[in-house]
Amino acid sequence: VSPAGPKGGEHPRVLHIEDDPGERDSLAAALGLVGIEVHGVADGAQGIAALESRSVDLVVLDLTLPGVDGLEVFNRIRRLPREVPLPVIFLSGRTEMRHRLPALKAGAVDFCVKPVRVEELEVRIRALLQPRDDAVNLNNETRRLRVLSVTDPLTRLGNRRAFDGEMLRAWARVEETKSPLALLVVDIDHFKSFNDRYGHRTGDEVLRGTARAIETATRKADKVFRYGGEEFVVICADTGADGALLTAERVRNAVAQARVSPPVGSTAHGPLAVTVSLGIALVPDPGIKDPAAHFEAADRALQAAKAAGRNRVIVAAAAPADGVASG
Ligand code: GH3
Ligand code: MG
Ligand code: MG
Ligand code: MG
Repeated sequence: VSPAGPKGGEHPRVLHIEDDPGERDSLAAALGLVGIEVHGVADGAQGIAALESRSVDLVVLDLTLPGVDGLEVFNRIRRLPREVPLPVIFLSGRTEMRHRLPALKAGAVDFCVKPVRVEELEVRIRALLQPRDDAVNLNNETRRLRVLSVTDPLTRLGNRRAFDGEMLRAWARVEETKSPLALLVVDIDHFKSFNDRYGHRTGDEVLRGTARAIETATRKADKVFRYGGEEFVVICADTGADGALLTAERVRNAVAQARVSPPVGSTAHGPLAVTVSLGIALVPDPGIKDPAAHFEAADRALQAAKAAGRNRVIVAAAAPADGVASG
């Protein structure tokens, strides 16, 4: 399969299959002047070889070629595996319908009569490539929107939607491999007071600074999300109680030491001291049956950490092995 997508509108790459060297040279020169890159070959075999080795957006094909004739070359081009069929413009000195029809019937997208005017050929080439450019742009736009839909704009972390998806995948792995999975819920302590005292812009900066500190404190394999408000979650695959506790303590320390700079114009002077409380829940656990229950267990542990005085980590107690859920 040709790896080449269209290069975009600016520099289309055209393969010109034409036995007359004079015509090859003049077309390459003329189209080169308007930014269309032309690679010329003298016969069908070379044309097919060129298509297999280089990226081409469109073929200009002489109908009358020595050896394998233009129509047969066209059929071979059509059989090459590609994501989108390659547009082919036939060129021929023969104007009669009986010469044109077979080419058009075979599925050639255009037909120009020699001697061809370069201006006309350029317009036709660009017109044929336009829809593909649109498709590429649409794909890029779709990709961009897909990323946006799972990204929290304030912290650039994955958002709640991304978290839900990742939890499903992590749970599927647990069920498949029986490897342990830890979930950390991280909540900023007395966050409301940053907003109340210094305004939301400063509050936002606290959220950003906390997000960066959490990211720095976790391993690459750990996945950090903004769950909502001033609450973050960390999914640690292949992590048991010891590893989870170690990670949580590292996060807690990193935030406490981060000293977030207030934004310019904030009434806060000097760096802000931020702390977080963390709840951890681990699976497999006979008392935790799905991702939602997993989150609830970690969130309950978090509430316990808040009640115990904040700036600390609490691990949810596992249910006994007989399957009775813990309270
Ligand atoms: P606790 O230690 O118990 O967690 O107290 P807290 O103040 O952190 O928690 P509480 O739930 O009382 O307040 C959370 C606040 O977070 C309330 C809400 O206005 C604020 N908040 C939520 N999202 C944002 C945001 O995107 N930006 C800012 N600046 N504030 C936010
Ligand atoms: Mg010829
Ligand atoms: Mg809070
Ligand atoms: Mg909260």
